[in-house]
Amino acid sequence: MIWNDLREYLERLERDGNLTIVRGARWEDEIGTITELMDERDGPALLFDEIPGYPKGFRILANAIENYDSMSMAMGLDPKMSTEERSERWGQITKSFKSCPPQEMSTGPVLENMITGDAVDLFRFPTPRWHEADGGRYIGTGVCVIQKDPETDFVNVGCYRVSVQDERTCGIFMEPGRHGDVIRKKFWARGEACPVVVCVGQEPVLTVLSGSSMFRSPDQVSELEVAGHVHDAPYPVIKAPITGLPIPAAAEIAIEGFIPPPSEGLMDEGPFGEWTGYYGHVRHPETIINVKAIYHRNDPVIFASPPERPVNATVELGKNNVQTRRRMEEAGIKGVRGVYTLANPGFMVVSLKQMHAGHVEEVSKFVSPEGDRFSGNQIWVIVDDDITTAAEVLWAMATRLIPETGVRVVPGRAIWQLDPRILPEYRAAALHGEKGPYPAHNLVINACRPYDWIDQFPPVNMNSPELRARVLRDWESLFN
Ligand SMILES: Cc1cc2nc3c(=O)[nH]c(=O)nc-3n(C[C@H](O)[C@H](O)[C@H](O)COP(=O)(O)O)c2cc1C
Ligand SMILES: [Mn+2]
Repeated sequence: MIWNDLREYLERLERDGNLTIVRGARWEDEIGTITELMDERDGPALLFDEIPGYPKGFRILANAIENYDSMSMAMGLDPKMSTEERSERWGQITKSFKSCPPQEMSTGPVLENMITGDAVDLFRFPTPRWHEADGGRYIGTGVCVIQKDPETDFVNVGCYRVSVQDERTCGIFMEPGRHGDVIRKKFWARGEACPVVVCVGQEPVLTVLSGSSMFRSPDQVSELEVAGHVHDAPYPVIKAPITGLPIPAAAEIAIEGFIPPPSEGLMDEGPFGEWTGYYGHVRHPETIINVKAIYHRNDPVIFASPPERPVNATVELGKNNVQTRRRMEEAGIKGVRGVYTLANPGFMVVSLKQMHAGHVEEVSKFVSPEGDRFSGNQIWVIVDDDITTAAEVLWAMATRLIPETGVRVVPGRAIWQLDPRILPEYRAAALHGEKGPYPAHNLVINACRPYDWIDQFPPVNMNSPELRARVLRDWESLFN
C-alpha cells in the first residue's frame, strides 16, 4: 500500500512542511473561510483541531489534495518529477490496469467506535458550513460512497456530496447517470431502499479515484479494484455490519444506511457552493440517506475537499489528461502531444503536431461529436505542439486563429444540473434530472497555424531549446 490510512498521508504532509495545524477555528464560519483563502493561495494542507463545541482530537483535514503536487503525491507519484513525467507515469499505471480485488479483514480501526440505533447522532462530528450561503453543513465533500449493484454484485465507489440533515439523516446529491445513481435506481425499481456506506476520510488513493479526479473507472469496474492496482496490494476492507458492503478497514468515519426511493423520502437540500464556482442549485427536495449506524476511529479526521472557485488549479498546462489522449490514439489520431485543462469547468486544450491536411478537423470531430448523448458546454482549443503554457495558448489564439474558419459551435444537449449557464426557463426541468432541451453547445477553436500555408507561416522569434538550456545552466543564479 502507498498509504495504509489517512494518518500516514497526514504524517507525510507534516514531514514535508505542507501541513498547517489550526486550533480553535469555528465550524460555523471560520473553517470554511480559512480553507477558501488557503486554496486560493495554493497554500499548505490544513488540519483543524480543538473545534469549539467538540472534543479535542475530532479533526478536519482540508486543502490536502487541491493542487497537482499534493494530488500526485497522494497517488504515489513523486512530486519531484516534472508534471509531464508524472503524466507519463500515471498513463503507464492506468494502461497496465489489472483488477486487484479487495481483501476482507475480520475487523479494522474503523470499528473502534460503533454507534447504532437511537444513539446515532451525526452532530457528534464538527462538520463545517463551507460557505456562508450554503444551506447546511456538508460532511461529505471528499467522500467514498459505496454501493453494490444488485444484479452484478459490482461494488461502486463514487464521490457525491453529502449533507447533514438531522441526527439520523443525510442528504445525497447525484447527477443522473452516475454509477451510484444507476445502482440506486435498480433498488428503487424493485421497491427497495438502496444500501449505502459513506466513508469520510480514508487513505487518499481511493478518495481521488472515487471522485475520478485522475481516472474514471469504467462501468462495472470497481474503484476498489483500481485502488488495489494503484497500491499494488489488495485493498483491505471489512464487511459493514448491517448492509454487508465493503468498508475500507482503516477509514476514519463510515456512515451506514439506506437511500429510500424518492416517493418515500426527500428533504430540502442546498444550496451548496459548487466546484464551478457558483450555486448551481436553489434549495429543493433531494434524496436522503436514513442512517442506521456510524463507525469511527478514535479521534477521527473528517477528510474534506470542499468546492472552491476554480481559479488557481489550472494556470499551467502541466496536467496532461492521459486518458483522453489515449482514446484519441485508439481512434487512430496521431500527433496528439497532450490534452490539458486550461480552466474549469471544461475549457480544454489539445496540443497537436499537425501531420496532414484535415488533421485539426479530425481532432475537432473527435472532441466534439454531435448527437443526442453528447454532453456539451465544453470549450476546446486546438493548438500546435510548440504551445506548452497557458499564456502561449492565449498567444496562439491571438496570432494563429483565423476566426472566419477556425471557430465551430457544435450543438449539444446535456443534463448537467450544476452548469451555471442553464437558462432560467430550463432550470426546473434540469432539477428533475430530465434530459434538457436546453442548449449545451460546444465551442471548438482552431488556434493552429493554417495547414495549407504552414510553410509560409512566419517563424517564431525564439532561441533554440539547446541555447536556452545552456544559458539557463550557465547563468543559473540570474534565474533563481
Ligand atoms: C470533491 C468532489 C465532489 C463531487 N461531488 C459530486 C456530487 O455531489 N454529485 C455528483 O453527481 N458528482 C460529484 N462529483 C463527481 C463524481 O464523483 C465523479 O463523476 C465520479 O467519477 C462519479 O463516480 P461514478 O462514475 O462511479 O458514479 C464530485 C467529485 C469530486 C472530486
Ligand atoms: Mn464508478
